[in-house]
Amino acid sequence: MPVFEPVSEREITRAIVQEFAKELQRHAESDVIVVGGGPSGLMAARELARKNIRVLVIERNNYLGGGFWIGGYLMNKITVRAPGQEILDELKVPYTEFSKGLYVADGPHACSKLIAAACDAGAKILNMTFIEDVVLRENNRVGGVVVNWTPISALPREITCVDPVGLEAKFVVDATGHDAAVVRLLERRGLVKVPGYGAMWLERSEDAIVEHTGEFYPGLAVTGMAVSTAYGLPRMGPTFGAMLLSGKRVAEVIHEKLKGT
Ligand code: 48H
Repeated sequence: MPVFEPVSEREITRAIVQEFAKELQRHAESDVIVVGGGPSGLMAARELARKNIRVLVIERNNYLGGGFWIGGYLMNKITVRAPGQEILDELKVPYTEFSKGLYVADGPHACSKLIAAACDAGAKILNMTFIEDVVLRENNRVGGVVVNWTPISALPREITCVDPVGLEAKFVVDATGHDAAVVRLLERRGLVKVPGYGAMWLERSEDAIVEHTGEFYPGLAVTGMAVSTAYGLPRMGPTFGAMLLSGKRVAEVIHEKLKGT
């Protein structure tokens, strides 16, 4: 039988507070803040962290992974079209070829591998946290995000007069999926016009998403389904190759831009 160290309750509390505070202090200023911990955001965070870029993922849910746990219609098989399987190879996710150029993997396995890959690479995660506004600098360039605890947004305003806090970054990535929540905040301030994502057309969608991935507005890049919403591109339905490749691409674009700063 194992014999546990005699550690007290107060020591556990101190460990949590101290380590959380240390991480938040460090990430009050990040190189890149990725908003949304779905497949595109996690992939972007992993690639950025692998390039030694200080990256923080902000996720409104307790859990990470977004829509990547389930393929479609509550069935937990993930599909990717070639060349998306190259990323599955990289993450060591097992898969089978269903038909020419179409690959299938287990959602929970693929999703947990991707989460682990982002964390292993050094990305830090602020979960149960939602974006409520952006920080704007000279010429309205995005310079960070304004966040609050998710439970605050779920309570009536009369009992939750809790101000948010600001987190600064050289770049913010909108990886919030269909909502394009950060892009929508800019729209609310009259800075951009957002068409919203188009109807489903798989063969037109995935290439276009990867192609349009990148800086959408000064200081703000888009990846994943947020690209469709921001540019009015067709949706692709339950297949994830473009999400993974778009995450990889946004990291490359930002890496290049950071070199010039
Ligand atoms: C903090 C937020 C906020 C906020 C949202 O939906 P996701 O999985 O997004 P992608 O783009 O990485 O992947 C899309 C894919 O899952 C999908 O839905 C596809 C391929 N659909 C095709 C189709 O035709 O419909 O993840 C987004 C994440 C989630 O974890 C949200 O909880 C989180 O962002 N999020 N986090 N603050 N305001 N809004």
